[in-house]
Amino acid sequence: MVKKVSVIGSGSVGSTLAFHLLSRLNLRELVLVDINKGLACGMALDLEDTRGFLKFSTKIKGTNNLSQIKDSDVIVITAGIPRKKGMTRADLLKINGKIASDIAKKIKKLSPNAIVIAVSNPLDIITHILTKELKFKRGRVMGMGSSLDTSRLYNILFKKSGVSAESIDACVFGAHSKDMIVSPDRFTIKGQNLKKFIKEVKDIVSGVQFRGAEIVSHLKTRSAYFAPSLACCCLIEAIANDSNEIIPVSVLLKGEYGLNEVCTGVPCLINRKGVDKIIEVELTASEKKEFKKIKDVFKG
Ligand code: LAC
Repeated sequence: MVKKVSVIGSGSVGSTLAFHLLSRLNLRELVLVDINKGLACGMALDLEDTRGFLKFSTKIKGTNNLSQIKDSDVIVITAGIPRKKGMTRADLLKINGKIASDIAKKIKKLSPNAIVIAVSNPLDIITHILTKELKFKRGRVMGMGSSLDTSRLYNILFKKSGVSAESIDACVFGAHSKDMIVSPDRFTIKGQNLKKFIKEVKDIVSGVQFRGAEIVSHLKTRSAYFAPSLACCCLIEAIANDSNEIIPVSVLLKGEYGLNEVCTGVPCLINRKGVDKIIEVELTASEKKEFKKIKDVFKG
């Protein structure tokens, strides 16, 4: 059962995630941690004030003290600097990798049974750092990336076809970066190939691949947060409700999809265990090629 959730990092993604959680789940305790104590405390107070509208009974704490994450059932790591204009996700690795590894050491001591969700970028590498540092059963560490990319894809498909997201079946795999794998051949609308509804598919692929950067180019000093935080909340909901939903997340692969010891986005069965099962879908020849390239990201 998910009773206590800790969100590390109280920036836009962390605080918006906290709001989604209060709106959608009945938690016993929600802890917001940030190196900036005022930010975590202020956000926690503001969030508490939604109680009269949302009627939750959740105890909310804002703190700069990581020891408050003790005995969490789910821990989300959004801490780190966000990608700024002109920065690649890889540029972030130096700073955010060190932050993630320090946090992992604390989690290991304080919440050895938690399910850990990485949100900080570069997502797949941060998920890998956490997986290796924590040494938890692999399904208890995952990265939120491909489900966000998939929602972005649904948005583009809706806008192009005019058909509601409800009737669309599509999925993005691979890295949470511009190298993500977007294959229009496998998208369907009510079981029919997408190409029956949309003639020009080329810009669908680049539209999804560069959506994060497109948003950063407008916001300039910050990156997307409404969709990323909701994607993360949906993952926590699937865990809390033991829903057996198939959601693409970044997870350590051990031979699946022909890859070993790398984390990347693949469809997974999500329930109270975290990633209970990695779903291996049959890949096309071009997808196989794309998957092969993933291990290069983890070299050096
Ligand atoms: C994005 C960042 C949050 O894709 O990774 O917008």
